[in-house]
Amino acid sequence: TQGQVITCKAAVAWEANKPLVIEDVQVAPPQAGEVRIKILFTALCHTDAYTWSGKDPEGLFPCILGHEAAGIVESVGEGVTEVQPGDHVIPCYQAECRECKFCKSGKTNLCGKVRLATGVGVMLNDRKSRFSVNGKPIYHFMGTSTFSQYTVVHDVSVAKIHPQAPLEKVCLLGCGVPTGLGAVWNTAKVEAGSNVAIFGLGTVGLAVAEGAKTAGASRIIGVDLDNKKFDIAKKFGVNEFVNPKDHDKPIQQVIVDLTDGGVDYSFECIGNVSVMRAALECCHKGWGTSVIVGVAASGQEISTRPFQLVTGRVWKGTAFGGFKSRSQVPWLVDKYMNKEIKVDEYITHTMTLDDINKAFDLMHEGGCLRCVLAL
Ligand code: NAD
Ligand code: AHE
Ligand code: ZN
Repeated sequence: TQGQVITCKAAVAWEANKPLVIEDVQVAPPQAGEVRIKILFTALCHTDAYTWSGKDPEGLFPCILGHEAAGIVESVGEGVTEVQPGDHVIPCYQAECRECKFCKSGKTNLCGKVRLATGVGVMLNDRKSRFSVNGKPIYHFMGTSTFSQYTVVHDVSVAKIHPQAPLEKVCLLGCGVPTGLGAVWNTAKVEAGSNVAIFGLGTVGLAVAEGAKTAGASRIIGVDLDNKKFDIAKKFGVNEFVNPKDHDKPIQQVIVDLTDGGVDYSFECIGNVSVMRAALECCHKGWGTSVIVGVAASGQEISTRPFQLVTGRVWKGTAFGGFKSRSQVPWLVDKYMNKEIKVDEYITHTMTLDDINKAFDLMHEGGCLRCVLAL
């Protein structure tokens, strides 16, 4: 198949909010600096649903969504040296070129090399898509487009992982789990003995809990509107649960009262701007730090009284938990294989690509953490 167009199945989002359609898609060969990957397993993340909803300012249609996956390199374009056909890989929506101003700064995991192209659904080389259906181009998504049996990505967006790692599990290390762990370890740098509040106990919030537990946090307070989340959250380290529906006071006040003035760290893992405000305001005066992890819709803005920051609270955000993707995803895979971090526990459902719309329904009903699709 090397150098040839591959026709395979992919779930195409033709329009915002319209059911995805399994199509025969043509996938062009990788050009210079590109890698074609046979995707074997992909999970669904809330961000896929967000872009599909039409609320993402970068959402373009028709497109192939998906960004939490694992597969095997099928072929590589000219000049690609770090991976070869047969390598087991995880596509990374946050690239790592190691050469740009961002990569060299030592201050961020964001990479500038391909971000402008991936933000408009094309490849950097020729500013075109490698996907088409009957000659009609289909946009890429997040530089990954994993809801397809084959995808083409930039070489700076491919993490080569341990060949024995179970791809049906480690696909989760492409987004949600690292995001939560890294929000705690890299962005907040939670210290032992800290009090932590987590808003939203989906996969990302639960991974925050796991990260906080391994960092030695004392109180790990989970906040969710769904009481069912508490039982599962205990397994990830949440040791107190608050449902805002059980209180008349604003949730930030409830947490301040519970914690003698507020928590040391809070994490918003929902994407709701009023919860982001509550998460900041439940932090302790003088030092409490709140990390925004959730992605909010186009047009949404955060607000608080500046006095909250003047008096020492800190507002931060994180993308992919601050992990340098190509360098650290393989390390996370090894940690999973050494049983140092959980992955299997987040997988509540498995299906095939044909059932992708059902998998999204499940996510919207709140009935699942991660659903892994076999392609
Ligand atoms: P999810 O839908 O599985 O989890 C969200 C949880 O929030 C659910 O348990 C839900 O019951 C709860 N919730 C909803 N509204 C609430 C409210 N008002 N108060 C309390 N709880 C509430 O989502 P997920 O896949 O875990 O992703 C969480 C968020 O993180 C999404 O916005 C996603 O787009 C974002 N995300 C960001 C990054 C990043 O790099 N920054 C990476 C992955 C995901
Ligand atoms: N296009 C969106 C941006 C969404 C966003 O912030 N994405 C996160 C990853 S979410 C993964 O589930 C991220 O990494 N952002 C940094 C980046 O470079 O995109 C919007 O709202 O504009
Ligand atoms: Zn994601």
